[in-house]
Amino acid sequence: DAPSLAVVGVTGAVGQEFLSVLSDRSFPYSSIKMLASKRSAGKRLTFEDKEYIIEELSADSFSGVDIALFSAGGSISKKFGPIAIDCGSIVVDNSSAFRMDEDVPLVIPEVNPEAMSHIKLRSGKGALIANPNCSTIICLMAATPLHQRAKVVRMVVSTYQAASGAGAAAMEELEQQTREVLEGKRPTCEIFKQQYAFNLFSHNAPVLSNGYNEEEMKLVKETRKIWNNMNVKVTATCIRVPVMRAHAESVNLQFEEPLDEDTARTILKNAPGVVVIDDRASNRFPTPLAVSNKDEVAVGRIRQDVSQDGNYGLDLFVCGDQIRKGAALNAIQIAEMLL
Ligand code: 2RA
Repeated sequence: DAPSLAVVGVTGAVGQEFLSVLSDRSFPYSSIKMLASKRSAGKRLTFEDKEYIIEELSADSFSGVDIALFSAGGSISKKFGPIAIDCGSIVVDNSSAFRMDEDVPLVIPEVNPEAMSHIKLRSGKGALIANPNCSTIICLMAATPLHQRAKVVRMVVSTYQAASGAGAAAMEELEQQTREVLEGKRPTCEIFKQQYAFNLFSHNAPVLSNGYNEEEMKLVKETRKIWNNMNVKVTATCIRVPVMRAHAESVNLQFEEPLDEDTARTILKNAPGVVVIDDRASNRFPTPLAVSNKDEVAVGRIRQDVSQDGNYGLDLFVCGDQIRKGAALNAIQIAEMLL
């Protein structure tokens, strides 16, 4: 029979997308708990023609819950994830809290489903499966099919990340700032403390002692874990751009084996969850708007890297919806693998 669900952080951008994706994919459930902070507790929400009352997240929230979808920040996951596991729940955690834990599978279903094959629903033993960071998911959806063919030895990524990655409030502020700037007013800068509209800036994640920010190091570390290859060389520069909800990424790949662009294009056309938009004649390539609210990651600008001899390098341009495939859809595809 269908599993009982809990959605932790249901009022956030990803929490709301969890509900949309559950409904779009007719995910089977016997019951669903809508959990959020005290501030939202008591509010009503309608889901699939049924009215729910949002409950305050507590240590008692998980008894009888088979699958708990978390997207309420790392501190909430750290505090309540273990409690849910002790209740026998399978936690699918969208935060970064446990991603690099040795015994926690970090899963993109189209890429490394085998990493979670030992986790079974209702086994009496709870578990936690980590959802990778959005920029990692979007990048690897395109890079992995090529890696599987010709083994990536080095990957260089530049990201152009949407407001949604910083939450619903950042999306609202981008819209507000844009209006204010156009009206000649001083832009409201609460979220990023600098003007976002008609601007771009280095990702707002904290900068580490090595000069990389946390977002960039997530891409480096998560790629190595997901590909189960600690030798692959990865470097990244993550930038926040004035786009609402879809990330764009420039990806340069260097291979161990030669891989020509036509073969790469064919591989990508057949890759699950990927669409190729690569029309040089009309200069039509992936854009954030084209992938917004869509499940697929779009890839284009597929070309041989002219800095590499032979066909040992490729350049790509990838776009993906940060809230959907970058978070909610990937998490629910993980949950589907438990059914
Ligand atoms: C961002 N990756 O885009 C983060 C969100 N999880 O800021």
